[in-house]
Amino acid sequence: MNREKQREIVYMIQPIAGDTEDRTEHDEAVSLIESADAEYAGTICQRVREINPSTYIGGGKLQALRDRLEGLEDITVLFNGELTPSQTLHISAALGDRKVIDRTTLILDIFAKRAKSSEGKLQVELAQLKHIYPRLKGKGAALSKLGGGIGTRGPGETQLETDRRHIRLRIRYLEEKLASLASRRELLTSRREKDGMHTVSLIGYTNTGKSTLLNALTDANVYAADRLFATLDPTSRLLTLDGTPVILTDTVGFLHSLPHHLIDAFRSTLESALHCDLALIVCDAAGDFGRQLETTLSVLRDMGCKAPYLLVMNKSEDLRDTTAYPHESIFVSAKTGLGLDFLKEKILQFFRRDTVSVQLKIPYEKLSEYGKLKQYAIEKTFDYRDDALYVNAVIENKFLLRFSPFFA
Ligand SMILES: Nc1nc2c(ncn2[C@@H]2O[C@H](COP(=O)(O)OP(=O)(O)OP(=O)(O)O)[C@@H](O)[C@H]2O)c(=O)[nH]1
Ligand SMILES: [Mg+2]
Repeated sequence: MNREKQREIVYMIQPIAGDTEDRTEHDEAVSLIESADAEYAGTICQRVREINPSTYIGGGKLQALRDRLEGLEDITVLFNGELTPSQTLHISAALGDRKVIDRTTLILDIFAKRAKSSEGKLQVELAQLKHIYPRLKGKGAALSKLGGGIGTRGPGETQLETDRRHIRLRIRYLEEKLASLASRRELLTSRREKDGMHTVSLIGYTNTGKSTLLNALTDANVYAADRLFATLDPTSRLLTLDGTPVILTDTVGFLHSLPHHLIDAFRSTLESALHCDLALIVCDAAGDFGRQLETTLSVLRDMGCKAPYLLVMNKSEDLRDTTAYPHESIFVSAKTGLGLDFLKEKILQFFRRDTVSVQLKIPYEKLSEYGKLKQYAIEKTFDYRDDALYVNAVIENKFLLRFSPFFA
């Protein structure tokens, strides 16, 4: 029998803080619900002038929602914002003991589904445990009432039933384990730096097409999909631009008002991606690129990333008018290939800005000595003459001195 697993149905409470309603925040939450493989059922909006410390929104509205959901079993209520543990429980009680989740729980659920690498899984588990820990205070019963679905899945699943002491120990274990993985990665990064490898990272809002760009530029075969947080674990591929090797890294995307402790959970992997020579900040030219750019730049600022960047406006295959965009924008389409050659040229120009062209003369008996230096040069032409091998090469200024024995 091939019975399809029933999808979780989610109804949303959208608090509205200011005078104007922010549709984007709401629509993004709908995409988040769909990205968690759940079904969106509807929304109740509530203007919040004063936060009710116990239930965040007023009791009248909760009663209205309770009435609206009357008779509908198994509907999860998403509060599109952050709730304290006791607010979650009070709202749940006011709705007749319905399952209530907040935005962080929903995002963590998507992360749990997406994490593929062992480090990614550990990071998600740590974030889940840290989120769940304060919610466990004497509320074992309330948690077990949650049943299955969003907020109970993922690497941390088996931990949810264990006691607080157990969780504390697990949190400490995960923190130590992740710290050791991070230090190993630092070692790799510094080795790469010594090797003089150029690094470029695709950074930007979720669903802007970073993974599709990585695929288009390098023939990689990474997962790209029309959903939020399709990528969680960073992936690197080699891109060769006119003989210059560049390591291109794709990583997790950002989201407006992503809770800080979620960014913290991925800080170390993000940092290694942000620790690049050049960032490509990818925006969706057909979407709200201003908001995407602002969010991305603010995360980069918070993380102390000072890497120079190129601004890439992806999905611009149907763009007619470019006047509304920042003047330095590079318009591309990962889907049709539009502008990709120009983008490559821009990346190359960036790395070539500190280079010189030289002619090298390598006596044949010194070929193996030269062999150790080759990786720092981009060799253009070879001329095997009687006295020596002559090479025309492009070399970065910082490596130039190493080649002095071979200057022709
Ligand atoms: N029209 C159009 N769609 C694109 C283009 N590039 C990517 N897409 C689509 O946009 C969606 C998201 O693409 P991804 O590459 O997964 O986006 P991402 O930035 O890696 O997203 P996250 O991993 O979630 O942060 C997919 O459905 C792609 O097919 C493009 O140039 N034009
Ligand atoms: Mg991606």
